[in-house]
Amino acid sequence: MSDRYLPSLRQFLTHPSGTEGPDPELVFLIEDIASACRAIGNQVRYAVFDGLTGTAGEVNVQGEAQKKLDVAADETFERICASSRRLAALVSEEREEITWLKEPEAGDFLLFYDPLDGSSNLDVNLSVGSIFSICQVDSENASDVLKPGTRQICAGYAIYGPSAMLVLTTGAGVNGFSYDDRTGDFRLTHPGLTIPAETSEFAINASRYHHWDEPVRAYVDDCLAGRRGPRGRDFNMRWTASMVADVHRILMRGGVFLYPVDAANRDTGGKLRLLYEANPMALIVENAGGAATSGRNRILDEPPTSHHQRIAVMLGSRDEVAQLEDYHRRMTGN
Ligand code: AHM
Ligand code: MG
Repeated sequence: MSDRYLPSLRQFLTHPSGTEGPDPELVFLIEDIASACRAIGNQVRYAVFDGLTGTAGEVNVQGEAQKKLDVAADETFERICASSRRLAALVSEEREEITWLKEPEAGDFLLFYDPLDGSSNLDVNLSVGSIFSICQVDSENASDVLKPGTRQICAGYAIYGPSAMLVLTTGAGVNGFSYDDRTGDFRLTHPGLTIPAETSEFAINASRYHHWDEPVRAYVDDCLAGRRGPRGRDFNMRWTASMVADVHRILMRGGVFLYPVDAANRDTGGKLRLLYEANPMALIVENAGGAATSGRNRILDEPPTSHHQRIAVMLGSRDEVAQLEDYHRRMTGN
């Protein structure tokens, strides 16, 4: 066995590289989230033995059939994180309403999460994950959870794949921790993740081609035209239908991910949710040197108007995201 020193999540969080010590309450909350993710990873792995496969028979606020594991993962987040002394509220994809845990006080935490993202992949045993983000309450009794992404103090995701990983940013840089079930720890195996500025790989659900707006269609057409087309090089394409898996691949080797607003989802504002999918992934990607846009605006600057709001998402390698913004500028005039 390798004796490579790989700090645990606790060791990493309590020994920051900066001079200022970490807020212990924030460390406890991040550790609780990591515990929830570890438990959810086990629920996913043992679902077939524990009667946790299939649908729960309910339709969630998004109008989607909830899986038993969606419900179990949501309950696991609450069960493990709710006792955190300074956690004021939970905002979950699986709950119509905000769950208030205490009277909000200035500096208290707000936890936004998608407990099990990509759950359509559960039946086919592909990677799924959990996405989360933490913001802070502004002032006494402030019950406003509609914070722009720039206000996030921490964002991350767990991926339940061939190995379980937690990828985290608390402001400076992005770090990846792999779960070691021999010790029960997440350990720092992927420090300082960065996304290359250039890429020749894109990810989009191409079955929606006929719904796309002109800028997205032109961008994909030009990528597909390869070295003889306007982009002058061949592109590769990947789509897992699991945002966590697609973003994880981009953190590992670059690429761009697109889930645009199109003719079929315009009424709802797109597919992906701003507060607990787009914002956390945008912060992770930016802190790894990438970029995240709605096509017109930086996602992190987008002012939320409701807690289940949806938004167009294009993120990943910086130069390619700039290309996408350019296609939008040229073809829509704004
Ligand atoms: P979910 O939160 O209900 O799982 O939906 C989000 C998922 C993303 O993980 C993924 O990128 C997208 O939906 C896949 O959509 P599609 O089914 O159009 O491929
Ligand atoms: Mg989701």
